[in-house]
Amino acid sequence: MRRPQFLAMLAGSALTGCSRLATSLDDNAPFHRLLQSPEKLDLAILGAGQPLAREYPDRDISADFRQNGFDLPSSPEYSRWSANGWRGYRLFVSGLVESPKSYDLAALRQKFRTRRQTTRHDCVEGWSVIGKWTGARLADVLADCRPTPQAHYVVFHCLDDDGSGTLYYESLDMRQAAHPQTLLAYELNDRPIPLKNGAPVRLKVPTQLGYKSAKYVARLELVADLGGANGMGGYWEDRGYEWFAGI
Ligand SMILES: Nc1nc2c(c(=O)[nH]1)N[C@H]1C(S)=C(S)[C@@H](COP(=O)(O)O)O[C@H]1N2
Ligand SMILES: [Mo]
Repeated sequence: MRRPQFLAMLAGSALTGCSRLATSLDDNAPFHRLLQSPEKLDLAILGAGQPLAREYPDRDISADFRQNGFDLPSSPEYSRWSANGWRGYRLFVSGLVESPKSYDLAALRQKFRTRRQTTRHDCVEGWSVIGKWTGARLADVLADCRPTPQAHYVVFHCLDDDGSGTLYYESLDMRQAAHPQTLLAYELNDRPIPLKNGAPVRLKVPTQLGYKSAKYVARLELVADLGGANGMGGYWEDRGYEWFAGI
């Protein structure tokens, strides 16, 4: 990323803890109008014109996509699904949508145009790996479920926990969710995502730090606000990490 852009994003992210997000979005008049508008939320408009994360040639793909985070989901159904080619697994979309739905892997592959991106994953711990992700645009899946105008965030509920039963979760605002490189990925480097990297479906959001890219996603929930019962918007955010986490 070019230096001035990086600095601008740093300055921006310093402002945007989740409690202050609304303030910074007030500066973005078209986006603000969209959120206020009683008409349908247009994800294509929201996604258009956002800066893109750099994409890399295949020769730059890391030999191993390093694993980080919690152990694999421990539920018996997760083991059963993984032993049966993910038969039984469904990704659910719920909350502030006109049409709540669920998708198995075949539906994610067939219903939505296949998108690919080779991007760098930056962990806050200070390491990076480059991987090629294949999946559906999050925006396309959301559009299929028709978020209501009150839906301002997407919460990603995951299947893995920290060992004490607290499940991993993350969230994006509608603008991040509409970003053209924000994928619900089902392949890494042209193969089904390995268990260690979040099979069968993970979020890949290459414009934000690694912890935003939720692995083992089971359910997307559209909500009006973060905070309160919804937590600070993520497992790590609840422990003091920044919500925006732009790179
Ligand atoms: N469900 C879930 N998603 C997660 C994590 C996790 O522990 N559980 N760790 C996050 C962090 S800190 C990073 S760096 C990346 C690691 O992804 P990887 O294991 O594919 O490298 O996943 C992110 N998403
Ligand atoms: Mo990370």
